[in-house]
Amino acid sequence: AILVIGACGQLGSELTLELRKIYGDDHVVAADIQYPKQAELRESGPFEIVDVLTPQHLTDLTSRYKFKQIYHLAAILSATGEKNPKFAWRLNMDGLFNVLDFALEHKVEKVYWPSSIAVFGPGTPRQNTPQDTIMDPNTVYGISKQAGERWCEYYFQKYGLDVRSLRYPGLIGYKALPGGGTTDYAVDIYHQALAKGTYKCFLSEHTRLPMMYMPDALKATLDLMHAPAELVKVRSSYNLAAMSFTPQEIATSIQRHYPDFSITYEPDARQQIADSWPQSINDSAARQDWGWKPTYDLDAMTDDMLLHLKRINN
Ligand code: VAH
Repeated sequence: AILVIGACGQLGSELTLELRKIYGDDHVVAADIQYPKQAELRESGPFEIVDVLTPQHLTDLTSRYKFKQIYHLAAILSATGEKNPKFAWRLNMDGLFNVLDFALEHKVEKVYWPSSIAVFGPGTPRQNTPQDTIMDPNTVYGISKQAGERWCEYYFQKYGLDVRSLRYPGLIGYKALPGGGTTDYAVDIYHQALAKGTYKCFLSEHTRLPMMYMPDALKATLDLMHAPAELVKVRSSYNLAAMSFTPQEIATSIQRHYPDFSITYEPDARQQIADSWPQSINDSAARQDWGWKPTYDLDAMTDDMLLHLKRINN
């Protein structure tokens, strides 16, 4: 079976549904600290309560499931992490250790763990950020992702555990809301465009960030996990990119559908986090090693997001 930890999250919920389409509903066990609100997630296959800080919850599952793969997606994201630094460090790191050790002990064939552009910091070159470069993250979330990458590479090199990872940009989807990130404005803006016709953005208008539509993030994750091991040369975490845009550019894209849509800017504490991250990412290693190629640009994403949100809201 496949275990998805953090299955109620923005990425976890979509990855669970995608994996169930590929491997069959009953072969994908969704797990999180609480039951999902979404019916589709709750009703489409097995769901287990797991707190990654309690290793016993994982071992208890072995009496009923044999896990071949684990997707460990449970974490505290950048903005929430700054409000609770010690807990964010503990959950992100001890949660990762518990999953890596469980995977070793129970001979799990492959482990997936997400990193982020948050591993980069103020000293990192901000344009076309290379795969290997200065990494001086100054958020707890980014520090935990940098340390997590080192540990994933360590478990691969020292113990032969097949751990794979991607440095996601901001992810945007219509099926689940994001939880506590700095890029969440790019999801909120579509909901507000439909609900109120205006959006108060918590980042300034020229804040350019690397972003990706969820279907591309799911494709990259599955392409990486299905690639033959010998093609996966980067065992820390691969840079991954699709597009970069500013709040003003996404508003303009929305105005192609809603000419009267308006946006105002009231930067908050998340502005400093965004200012510490790259504006564009060089993902040539992922393209060379396992054939990565994105599909959606900004307008294609906007068209698809609004189409689905209108359908869901009516
Ligand atoms: C966050 N959505 O904002 C996450 C992601 C690159 C951003 O890591 O924290």
